[in-house]
Amino acid sequence: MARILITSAIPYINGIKHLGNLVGSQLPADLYARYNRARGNEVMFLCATDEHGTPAELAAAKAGKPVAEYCAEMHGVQAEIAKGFRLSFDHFGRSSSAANHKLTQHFAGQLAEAGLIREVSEKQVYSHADGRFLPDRYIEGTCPNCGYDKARGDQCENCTKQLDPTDLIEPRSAISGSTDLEVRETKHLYLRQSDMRDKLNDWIDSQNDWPILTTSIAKKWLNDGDGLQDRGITRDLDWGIPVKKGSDDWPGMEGKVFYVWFDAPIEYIACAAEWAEANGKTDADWERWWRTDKGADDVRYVQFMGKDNVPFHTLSFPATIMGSGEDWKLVDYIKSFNYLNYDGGQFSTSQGRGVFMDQALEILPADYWRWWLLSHAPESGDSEFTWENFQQSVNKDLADVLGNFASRVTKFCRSKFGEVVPEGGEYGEQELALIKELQEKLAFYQAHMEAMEVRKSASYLRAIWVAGNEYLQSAAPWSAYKEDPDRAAAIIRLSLNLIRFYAVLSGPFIPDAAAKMLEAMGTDNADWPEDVAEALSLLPAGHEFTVPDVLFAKIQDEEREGWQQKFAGQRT
Ligand code: B3M
Ligand code: ZN
Repeated sequence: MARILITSAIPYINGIKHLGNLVGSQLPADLYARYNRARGNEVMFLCATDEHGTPAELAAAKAGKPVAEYCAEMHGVQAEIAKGFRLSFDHFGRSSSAANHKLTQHFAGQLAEAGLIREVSEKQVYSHADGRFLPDRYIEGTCPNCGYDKARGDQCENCTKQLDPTDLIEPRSAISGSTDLEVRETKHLYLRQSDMRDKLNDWIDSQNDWPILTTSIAKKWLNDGDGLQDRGITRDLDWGIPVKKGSDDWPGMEGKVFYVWFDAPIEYIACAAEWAEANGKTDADWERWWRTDKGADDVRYVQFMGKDNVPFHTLSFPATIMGSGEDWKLVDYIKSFNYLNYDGGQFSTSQGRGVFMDQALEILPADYWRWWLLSHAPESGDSEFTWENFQQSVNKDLADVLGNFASRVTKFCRSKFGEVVPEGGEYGEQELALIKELQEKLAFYQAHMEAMEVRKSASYLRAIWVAGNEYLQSAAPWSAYKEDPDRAAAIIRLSLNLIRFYAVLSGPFIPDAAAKMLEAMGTDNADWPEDVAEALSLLPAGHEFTVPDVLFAKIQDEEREGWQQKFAGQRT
């Protein structure tokens, strides 16, 4: 039994995420977590809300609430929606937790001791119109690297370059649009990432199995010459983790907090501590996932994220971990994603464009979305959501192929043999051919799931469903029944077993339908099939089942058109 630690990029607290965010981290992470659990591996799947920084402060101000209260509320909202999508986190934590305060301050202390932090007196942008220092991402301007005119002060969304606000050409306040900005002197802490360049480079070079998307972004910033600059890790803000050196005060840093991108990845670790606390476990219980000197040396750690988060996970966070000089677990594999576009444009949180997670669940159950999103995951390039494509996939894959199979088989059996697995007849040539085909496809399905090739996994799962349908079509129990009821019984016995088999294999993609199929088959045996022949003989003659409700309803043209209209404008 392997031990797998899985983290998804932690979503910002300020609002509900859209489907593009979902498919770029949480959903594929959930797929991988469910798959590994189904294979009998020990899994720790962690996610949290990312609660610090100016976006949280501004969103709270807009909602007219104290920021702590706003974050607590929004955490609850996001947790509820995550449940709705069946995201099976072992814990959904908060970066504002006491555990993260402690760990973040601890890491800063360790880094300072290792000589990896320097104090810098720097000039920071103050906005007269807004009456405050402007944090990086609230300064907009033109990217010096690619010329994009809506680059933010922390990063250019267009070319992914990490920026400092003073790099921007023609800067303006993103809050008020004001260009009445003044640069003032203030003191900050910098992490000497540049000192660790060679170490990071060697480490990334040794990861020869990482996706090209991940390593190419990492290498780009390492080798660009100016790619690995030291990063400021503190900010002049009220809301955040107070700057301390371990549990000691940090002279000169009073009133400052750590930068949100410094404490957010540390929450991956703190989240495990929160999990332990919430479940009456000990420190040793979570440390065995995170400390290589305390049992985590045999853990495989996989991270999931959108491509814009890659630099922070391949460079900044590893620099924190390595620089600490302690035995923390480094990531083993980083699965990153391109962007999902929406109907000819981009999903956009700031512009309210696209379908947001809460809205999606108001229209259709989680499985419909999970299937479409995962089977169209933006892996090798950006992909696009269109309502036509969504309708087509749901109707074809889920309703016609999978749902229809379950319905035809169970209804036919009920009418001819009753609601029990029929006896009589034996598996013949056709069945053996199907078993052989399924055994092969199963091996590919597993290999792609293990490699986190999400689209390919979906297409093998679909092929496995299709194989059963084709078998049923050609074995035609409804004709066989007239001449040779025993033959029909054998076909149906195998087909009922196939429903259970499908339930188990499909669980990571469409957990609700999988549970319904198992329930209808009157079994809670969800053992992963090793030997297909064996798996298809598991439900014996005489075993009782029930006909399931419609697993997937087809999306009608009028519904699709209605949604198309409804989501054409902006979310308010
Ligand atoms: N909250 C950005 C995002 O949601 C950021 C990820 C943090 S991962 C440690 O895309
Ligand atoms: Zn750029």
